Amino acid sequence: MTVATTDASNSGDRKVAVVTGASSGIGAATAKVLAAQGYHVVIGARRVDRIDELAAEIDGTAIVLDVTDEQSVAAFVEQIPAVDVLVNNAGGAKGLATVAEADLDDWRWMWETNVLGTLRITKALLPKLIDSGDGLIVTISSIAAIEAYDNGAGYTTAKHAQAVLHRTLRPELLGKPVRLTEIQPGMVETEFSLVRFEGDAEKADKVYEGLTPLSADDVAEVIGFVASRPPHVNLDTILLMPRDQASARRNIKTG
Ligand code: 8X3
Repeated sequence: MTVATTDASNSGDRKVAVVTGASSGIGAATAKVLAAQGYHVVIGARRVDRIDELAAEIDGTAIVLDVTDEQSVAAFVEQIPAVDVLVNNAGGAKGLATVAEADLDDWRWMWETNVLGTLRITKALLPKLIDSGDGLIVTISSIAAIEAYDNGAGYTTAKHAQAVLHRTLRPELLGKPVRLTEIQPGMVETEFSLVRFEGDAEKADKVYEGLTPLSADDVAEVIGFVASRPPHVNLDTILLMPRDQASARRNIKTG
């Protein structure tokens, strides 16, 4: 189903950027930055009402997208005739539990959204990215893609897997006109923790209390910088954390 304010096939002479999971947080902020750089941004997300509003604001196109659903991805891609930039942002965490107490449904959700979701949309758009003659794939992994932490294995394993999928494309696409950038954010105040704690705002707020986290805009600005490099420059991996954080396990609160 299309809920487009403008049509994806009607981008004029603007380059096209697709951002997944763009209804809030890093995805929404990235859509705004890329639109300000002159891209026609196709924003995909499950929450139709939110993306419709954002599309109108940035003169982009909103198309409903569930990256865990093969048919939804196929219908989404069908409506996009050409694409220059893909930002794989859809994903997230559910729960914080030891391996001993792992919730299989939470793990399934995390692997479906972060790993298979990235695979589905990347695979489907890859021919169009190559055809663009100057494609760019930005995958938002996480500091959890390079570090494991207690109670986080469902998420850290999914982020490691998503990142390895992304990194494998780099040599596989050598010789093709597609750049690949992995963005590894640390603590960013978005709905991330709210989703992880199933809507428990008090718990979510505690994560960022007593330190200054990154904002979604901080991360989006970096993605804007990546997208505005000339075609021969490939920024491979960018790890960004607030000054108050030293690693996934250490910040000014943990000491
Ligand atoms: C989010 C960062 O440290 O909560 O990707 O895993 S962390």
